[in-house]
Amino acid sequence: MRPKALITGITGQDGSYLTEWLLGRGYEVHGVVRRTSSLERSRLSHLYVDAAVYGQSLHLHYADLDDPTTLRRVLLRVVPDELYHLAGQSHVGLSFDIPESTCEMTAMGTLRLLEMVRDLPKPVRLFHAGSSEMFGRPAVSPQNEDTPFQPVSPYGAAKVFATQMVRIYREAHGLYAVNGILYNHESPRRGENFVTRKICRAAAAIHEGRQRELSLGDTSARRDWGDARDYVRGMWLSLQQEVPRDYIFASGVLHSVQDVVEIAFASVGLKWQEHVRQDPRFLRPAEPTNLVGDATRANTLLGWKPEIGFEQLITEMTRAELTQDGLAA
Ligand code: G4F
Repeated sequence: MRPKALITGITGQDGSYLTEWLLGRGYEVHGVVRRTSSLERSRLSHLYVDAAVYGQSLHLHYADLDDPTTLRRVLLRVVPDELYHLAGQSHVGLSFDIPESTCEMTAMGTLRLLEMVRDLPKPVRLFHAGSSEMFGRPAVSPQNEDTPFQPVSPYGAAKVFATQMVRIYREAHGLYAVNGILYNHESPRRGENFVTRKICRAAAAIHEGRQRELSLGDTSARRDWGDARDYVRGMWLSLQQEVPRDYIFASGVLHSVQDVVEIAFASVGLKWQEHVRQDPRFLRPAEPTNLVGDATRANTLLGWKPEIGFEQLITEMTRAELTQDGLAA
């Protein structure tokens, strides 16, 4: 029998790479998709149109985190061995504007899912995508799995609630449940309103004469950026262990937004000084500081380490935006 995985957030960056990773390992993959008026499935379209894959080893089901009946129905129908919970409103800046729906989906949505998993007739291994944003302004750097959370955004606070609930259900109810504490991870499939993709898209568009300038918020902000393809490998590895634990997934290296700008613009032969300007609209009410991860546990217990470096990632992301090369993601 093929192992079965169910993914919430399958249409996102991580969900699409995880789907490819699991299909490549012989899994039957099921995904939860929201029924909305726009069909946002572009990251899965290459699989969706493949008759040997879609309907055979890949299946999509309509359900919603804020509609528990639909989600329970999918869980009971699929009866997965592994459940990857990746769905949620994932834009930190936006969470200041829509805090209630962010918490409803990210915090309460995860609790609802845990309650359903607890009631399932067959045990399922659950992976929950936590975030470095939970550390906010941490007292120590780098952070590990024992570093206290001090979120500074509604998104970070919602993730803390969800992550702590996963820990509680693991300890109190004996669920096999794992939190991955994921630092920023990017790829050509990153959403367009995250800073790396925004910069890489702009650099390529300016190079091709489709755009003139790029407006950014705080370019001195620093993050620990890795490649999403490395991080989904970590998600899968974390569910293959005998004992469920939480894991940090991080590169361990800090870079600034300015570093992203310089690499992206240089990779298409442009002087960033001629095109980049600051726009206060993109500044946030609060910024985390010193978010850099110590992935020693993942390295020691899972054999995980990132394979794709920062410069390679930003260069690939920029090249993928060059329509003239026919490489657009
Ligand atoms: O790319 P960002 O929007 O990512 P952020 O806020 O760090 O959150 C991402 O990573 C978290 C950790 O893994 C995830 F939990 C979360 O879901 C998401 O995936 O912003 C990165 C930095 C920030 O400091 C932001 O203020 O870039 C700064 N920035 C400067 N100008 C900008 C901009 N960010 C955006 N999105 N747009 C700008 O124009």
